[in-house]
Amino acid sequence: MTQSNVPWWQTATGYQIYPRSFCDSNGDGIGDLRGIVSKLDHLQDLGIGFVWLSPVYASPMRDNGYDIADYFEIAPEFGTMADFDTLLSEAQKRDVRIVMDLVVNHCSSDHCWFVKACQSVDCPEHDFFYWRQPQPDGSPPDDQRACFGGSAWQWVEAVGKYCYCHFGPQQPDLNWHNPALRREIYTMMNWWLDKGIGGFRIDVIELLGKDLDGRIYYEAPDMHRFIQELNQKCLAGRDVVTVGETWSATPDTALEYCGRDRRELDMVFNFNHVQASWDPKLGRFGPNQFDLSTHKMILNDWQQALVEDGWNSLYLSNHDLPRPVSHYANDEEHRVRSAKMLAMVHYLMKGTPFIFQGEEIGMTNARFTSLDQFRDIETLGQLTERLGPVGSNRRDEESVQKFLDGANRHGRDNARTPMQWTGGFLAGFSESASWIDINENYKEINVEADRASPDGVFAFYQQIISLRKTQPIITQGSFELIAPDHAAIFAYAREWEDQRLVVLANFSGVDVAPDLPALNVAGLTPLLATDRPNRAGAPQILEAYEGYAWLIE
Ligand code: ISL
Ligand code: CA
Repeated sequence: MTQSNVPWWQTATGYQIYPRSFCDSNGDGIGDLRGIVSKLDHLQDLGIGFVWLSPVYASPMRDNGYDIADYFEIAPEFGTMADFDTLLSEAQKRDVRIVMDLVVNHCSSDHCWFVKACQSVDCPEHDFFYWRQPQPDGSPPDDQRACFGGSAWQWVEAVGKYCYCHFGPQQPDLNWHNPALRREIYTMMNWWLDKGIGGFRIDVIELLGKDLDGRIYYEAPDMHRFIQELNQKCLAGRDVVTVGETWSATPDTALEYCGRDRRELDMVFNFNHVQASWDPKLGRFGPNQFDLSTHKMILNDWQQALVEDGWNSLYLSNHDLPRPVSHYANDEEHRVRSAKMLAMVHYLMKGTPFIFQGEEIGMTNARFTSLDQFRDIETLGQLTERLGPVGSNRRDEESVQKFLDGANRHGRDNARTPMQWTGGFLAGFSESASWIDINENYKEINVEADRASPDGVFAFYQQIISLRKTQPIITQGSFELIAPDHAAIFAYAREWEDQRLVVLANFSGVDVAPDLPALNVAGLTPLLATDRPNRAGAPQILEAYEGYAWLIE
């Protein structure tokens, strides 16, 4: 295959915008659609092909828009539908498509469906949700916990039953087994697609069609049937991209979602490499630091699994995860080099990269010093579960410090601090106090400063994004891990026609002499380097977090 007959989303690079924290146009401290429009040139300069827009629909924002109250309206703090249409057309002018976030596993308890469902058990909307009788002693039907703390079963007095809420108490799950509900969702999706959006990122797709009585929450037997129906009713025949978020997918099951005969999705976001540094007991990031060998093995498994069919999504972070330089490498002395090296290693693999806002300038974790700086429903839920409510005697200095350390390492607010545009007032994000604190390092780390440097992170991302469009070996070549057991080096080769691309990176903070046979080559063409781009020959020593890639033709 040449570059011209592959789908546009295979050579394009995606960019995730978390609207609340991207750019505030009207000085209320909250990023908005007009703010995004004002920064489209930044995205065009970067070279991206599409934006994944985190939810901008009407919402009470208990989970920052992942709790939708009206799928056909824009949240007033983000603007109006006219602003959205402006965003769409201004983006189109710059060859940038807008991919919407589709959150249909659950909605907000403020959605009229849920309001009606609580008012009458006879209305059609009642069955859009999952209701169960209490146990004889009044307790919930089972002991399932909600992601954001407490029981997953919320008592609804007006109905006299429990309602299932997988995430937060005000995010009731939608009953995908109800055909009328599915029809409503398809109508809504088609309405957005008819506007000319570029596709959907689908939130927690693995939870659709869950079997509550069998206690099968993820990838329940009906899930694929529903995704196929969704495809047939909304996607078939349209030139759009879809990517489903699924923490459950593995290399063994990936093709069930994105194999070409399945007619389901184009890609999934998998979290195998993210979960590798999770603590299995906690079910979230634990004290265990990132392990390079595991990381390489997991990414290799995904590359191999989708070598002939299906397609990988490639990402380093998103609005739920820590900042990559802080999590995987070094966010101090070697920050710039780390940012480049991570992008080089991950985005020269086979797949479509998704860059999370701020990553292109190497933004770092938040490092909050006080509990009241946190905003995320998940972090606040964990805080209450572990240290009790405000005023609890469990909130002693030591416990609070331990909580702060953990949240600063793995909490979702790390990625949600405002975009750092300039070193000036409020980092150029807003004209008044932002909804969440700005990272104190904005004077040093900001778009203006980074873009002013030819050696900056932004310039490096531009190179990668451009190479992905011009070098078919990056989008089409085979993948072979080199020295899988090396504790500090991440190296791989790609092959396509007569070309060979080698990527070599040092994931450690000290110099490393890789000493690999693959490096004894002559006649190489340097392709990309975090430092010293003109070095002759394959590097015999890599400095801390250094990366180097070359072509042999
Ligand atoms: O973020 C997580 C771990 O820190 C996950 O448990 C997260 O809740 C999961 O990835 C699902 O994420 C998606 O759905 C959530 C929403 O809060 C996330 O922001 C979204 O990406 C509920 O809609
Ligand atoms: Ca605003």
